[in-house]
Amino acid sequence: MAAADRARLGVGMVGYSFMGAAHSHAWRTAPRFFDLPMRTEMTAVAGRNREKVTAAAERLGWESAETDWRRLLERDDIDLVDICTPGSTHAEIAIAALDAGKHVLCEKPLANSVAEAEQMVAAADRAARRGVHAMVGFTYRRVPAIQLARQLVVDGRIGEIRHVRAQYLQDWLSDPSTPLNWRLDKDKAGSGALGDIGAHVVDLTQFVTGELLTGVAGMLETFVSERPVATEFSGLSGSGGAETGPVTVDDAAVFFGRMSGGAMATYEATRYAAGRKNAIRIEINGSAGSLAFDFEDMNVLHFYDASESATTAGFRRIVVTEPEHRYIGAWWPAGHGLGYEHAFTHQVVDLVGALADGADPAPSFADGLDVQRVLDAVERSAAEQHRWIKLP
Ligand code: SOE
Repeated sequence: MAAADRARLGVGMVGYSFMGAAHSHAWRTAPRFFDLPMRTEMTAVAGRNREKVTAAAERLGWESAETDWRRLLERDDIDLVDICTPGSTHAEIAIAALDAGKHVLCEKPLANSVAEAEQMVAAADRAARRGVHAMVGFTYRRVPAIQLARQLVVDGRIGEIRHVRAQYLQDWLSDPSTPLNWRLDKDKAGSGALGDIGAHVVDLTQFVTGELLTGVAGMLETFVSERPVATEFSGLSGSGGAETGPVTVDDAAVFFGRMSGGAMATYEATRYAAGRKNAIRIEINGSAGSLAFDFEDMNVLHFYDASESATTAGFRRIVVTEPEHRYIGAWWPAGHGLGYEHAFTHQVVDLVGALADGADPAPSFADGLDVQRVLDAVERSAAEQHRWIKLP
């Protein structure tokens, strides 16, 4: 589309560390590889420390820097606020931004509690009536192999779903000297592995199956309850000194549930799976076949078609890098593969596409609330001797 025919979309981002860098990369890259229907501009980044936010703006490609996120709401050249800060700040920023008429992209999990998430959904509903839209950043939906998995389910290729098996395995905390950081602080993060990575597999399984969890029971564990206070921390690693402090969140979560179509579902989320770096493993078994995915081999989807002759039937390893696969046509020749950052770029592409159409982007804040209710139910179940908790 010709530049002059496209409406401008000024973006203001809050936060600039790991997630902020991933989102910045996406805002920079999306218009270079995809024919976006709006002219996106990286207008401003906000953070509390002037020196650091100015350096981040320079490094990540933002035109200006602000030391208070509220300034993004006052600026006429900003149309969308992208929230990349810890969960404790999501509700306040998102509600204020939507009420100020700015579209919102908010990192996951949507909030730190169901009550906050409900207020965010109410704000998103109010805003939608004025043509202002909100989306939550469950980025892994935008991995091409996950899109193919969803399509195969929609096309009935695995039939009626009976089992959903999901794991999100990392190991960055298995060393007890890894220092405290905001992800281990309940006041900031809301919960630990459960909300940080368990939320992703809850969303992914609900997205791929097109079903919701109707009830769950589970348990949580904190293996290391005291850690060094960080003297420096970046990404998921850092160092600390002799001073220690408490870990106030779960290190690992295990739970099971029932999907709305009747399938049995099991989940595991941990930061202690030594050797597993970012293994999002999902297997779905249906009456007509199965699907299996592992993010550590993210360009591949395994598909078993039960209608094939028993003599040759077997899991087929589909390399999801053909131009026919979702998003791939904009990238490299077949077989050249994508990485972690591409899902963030696809998130921008889908968000901008929806905004240009005046449509509500997915996943919506309501989808984020569905996940939040599952997280809350798992916490309650764990606190109440693994009691079965029904979901609305
Ligand atoms: C840390 O566990 C983390 O950065 C998550 O917060 C992200 O959502 C996930 O994409 C990678 O791991």
